[in-house]
Amino acid sequence: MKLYYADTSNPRKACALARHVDAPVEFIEVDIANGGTHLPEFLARNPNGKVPVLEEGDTYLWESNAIMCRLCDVTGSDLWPKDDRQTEVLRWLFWDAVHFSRAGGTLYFEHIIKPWILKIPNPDAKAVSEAQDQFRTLAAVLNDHLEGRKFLVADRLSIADFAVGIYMPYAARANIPLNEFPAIARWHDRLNELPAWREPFPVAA
Ligand SMILES: N[C@@H](CCC(=O)N[C@@H](CS)C(=O)NCC(=O)O)C(=O)O
Repeated sequence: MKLYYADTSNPRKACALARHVDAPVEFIEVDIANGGTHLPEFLARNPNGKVPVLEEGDTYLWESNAIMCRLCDVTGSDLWPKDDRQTEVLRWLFWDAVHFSRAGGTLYFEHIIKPWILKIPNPDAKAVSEAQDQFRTLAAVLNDHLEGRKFLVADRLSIADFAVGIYMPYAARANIPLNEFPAIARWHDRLNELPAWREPFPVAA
């Protein structure tokens, strides 16, 4: 299996999960800053022109959440549970994809991707302010849920934690007001105890 990735947020989920469950993947870095995801050979793997992509023989799976599920299935990990927890995990994956990560993703884009890839030094102040408001509204829901809990679902680590937590490692650089939400901050400290979460990407030899 080959996992195509870049040192960015969505691939980070797949890479962290792959390392955490010790999946037998070969990590292949794609140069997204120089158009690597828009080359014909990459578009043949993912017509959306985005990483991550998981290649198994002549099958290509894209979408980071689906890749996390597949890597759990391949390795027999119950971080993608098959019991009653599964619906709960799905609830958080959908909530994250449609709501929470859009707020975090905008702040990540404005502060990190724009200067790095688009070479635009200054963030759009209106977009930042709106995304921070949106983040605060959604983070209040998450913070309440995490009060008194160790992890999002059934107090056990699952792919929901890897998905919903994905912008937290970038909080300081992306001006994400994480420090206003103590239960989220404690939960993220707990994720940071996992070596694979702290260091998801292969280290260059
Ligand atoms: N919903 C997708 C989003 C993937 C995505 O946006 N990937 C970004 C990096 S974080 C990318 O490849 N961007 C390159 C481009 O758009 O050219 C997922 O979760 O896998």
